[in-house]
Amino acid sequence: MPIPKAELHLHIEGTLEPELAFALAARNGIELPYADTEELRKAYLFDDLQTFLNLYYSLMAVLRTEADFEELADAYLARAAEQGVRHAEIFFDPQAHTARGIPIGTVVEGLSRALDRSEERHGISTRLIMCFLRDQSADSALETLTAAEPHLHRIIGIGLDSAEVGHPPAKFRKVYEAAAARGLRLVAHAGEEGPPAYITEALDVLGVERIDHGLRCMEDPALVERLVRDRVPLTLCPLSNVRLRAIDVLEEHPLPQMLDAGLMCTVNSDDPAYFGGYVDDTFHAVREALGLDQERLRTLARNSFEAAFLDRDAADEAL
Ligand code: ES4
Ligand code: ZN
Repeated sequence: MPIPKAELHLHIEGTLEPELAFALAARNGIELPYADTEELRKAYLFDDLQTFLNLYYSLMAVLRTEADFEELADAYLARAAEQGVRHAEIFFDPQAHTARGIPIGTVVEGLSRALDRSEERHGISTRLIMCFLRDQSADSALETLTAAEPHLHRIIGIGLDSAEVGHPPAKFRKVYEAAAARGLRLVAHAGEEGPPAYITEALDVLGVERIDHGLRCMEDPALVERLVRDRVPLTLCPLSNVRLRAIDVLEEHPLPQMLDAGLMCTVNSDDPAYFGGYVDDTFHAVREALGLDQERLRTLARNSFEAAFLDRDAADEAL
């Protein structure tokens, strides 16, 4: 039995498996520029964030209706249940859809159809986190928050993703202030490809409660000390780091040193259809490659519930 865990860093669009991409393309009368799923799998041989993102955004063309988003989320939740996931905080990228003429309501309501049935069908409680694309303008992020207004009862928080370098957190100060004023929880990707200073900025300028990735904090001992002291959760994605070449091989992932340093680490799958594994696959991979013992795997699982946007009683119950 896989260890019970919460998944806190998961882009729902990154769970689009080639088989579902082709099925949705057929249903929506869309021609994909790949002969079959085999050929599409071969396109998954990127080795940096931008090349991955280009494919990730282009494949989203197959997602058009509420039913498409529902099917995507339900397929993820079914797989997550097999991987021991009991609670999932799921990112989505509204701007990647509204830019293609898909209203934000279609995305949120479609995903919510699957999320609303998740406890009963899959035994997984869920939350939805809306991410802004940091390589788009700050005004576009503000417009997206406004467009999301009728759906905010379905959204627990906001995040920041996409191409990191050159798009520091401070660019989004206004939209984070506006989201905080609406009672939304705050997270941001930082220190994936970007420098440790982006992590500090996400904490100081945006006021985030968790850092997504945060891998590069290890380059700044004073920052590590702060993250340890304040128990700031880091949602690490080791398979993503290898596939996007943040590190060369999994055996060199700093997760053991990060745990030794006392950092509040969690392990997550990021974009599992693209990065070669769902979250329990990731637990297995780090156990094998890094020699983590059962005690450390339990710590990672416990951290995932502690770092979740669950109240204390729900987190204790899940454990
Ligand atoms: C992402 Cl791995 C990663 N980094 C930044 N943005 C993303 N969106 C989807 N996956
Ligand atoms: Zn991510």
